[in-house]
Amino acid sequence: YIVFTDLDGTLLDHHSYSHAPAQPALNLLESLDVPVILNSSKTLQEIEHIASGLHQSYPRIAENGSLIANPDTDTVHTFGGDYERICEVLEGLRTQYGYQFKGFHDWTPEQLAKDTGLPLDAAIRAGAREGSEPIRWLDTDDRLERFRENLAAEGLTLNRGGRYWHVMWQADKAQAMEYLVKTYTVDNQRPIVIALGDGPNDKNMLAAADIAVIVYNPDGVVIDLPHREGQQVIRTTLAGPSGWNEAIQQIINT
Ligand code: 2M8
Ligand code: MG
Repeated sequence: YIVFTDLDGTLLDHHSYSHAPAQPALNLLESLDVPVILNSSKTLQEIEHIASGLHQSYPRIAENGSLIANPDTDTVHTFGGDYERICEVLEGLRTQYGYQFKGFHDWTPEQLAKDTGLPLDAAIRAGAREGSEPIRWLDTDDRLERFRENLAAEGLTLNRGGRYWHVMWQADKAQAMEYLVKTYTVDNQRPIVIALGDGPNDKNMLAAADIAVIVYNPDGVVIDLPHREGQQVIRTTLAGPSGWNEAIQQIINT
């Protein structure tokens, strides 16, 4: 097996950011040497901080599939283009069409802390973007569709996050997962892929897994996966890390 997991609302509780209820399942996976790959919209700095709390050093996927970092080799693989170019395009569109939005690059660390509700040190990690820019849209809904087309003309995509829209290149959590599964495929033996997620931006990753675990999200929308022959889909009854624990124990012990 190999496990790919979303963080907020999946491995981490939405409110406390704790993974504690998933600890028994994490221990079980560790005893079986099953890699657990964190796959999130967060930055590498944020994920590294979380990974150090989990005492694990597997590769990790950041910014919705835009980057993969491998702590063992100290390398970062990037899908798409760079962050500075994203900000340049955003500035250009703002000047040309007068779009109303605020991006993380518009804010000082203090303003970022205020808007996200994160403590200053965590806000600084969230602001260390390398491949995607979260923006707060302050304009109308129909102008958002025009904005999306303007971005597409520059090779950029717009993806719904929790609170923000994420402007990024052609990357996604599923593509980055597939890239890593290949590196874990030895002698044509592809590991069984377990993916866990709770939100719309996890859908592609869940659809591509052998075992998809849809973690119950009391505040979120219901994720429906198209039926695929041979794929096992598990919906947890518990939310966040408790659901994570429930599903992994069930998979490993059957
Ligand atoms: C951003 O992501 C969240 C979750 O999807 C959102 O869009 O609401 C991310 O950029 C992340 O790096 C950051 O920690 C979070 C802070 O609320 O916002
Ligand atoms: Mg989530």
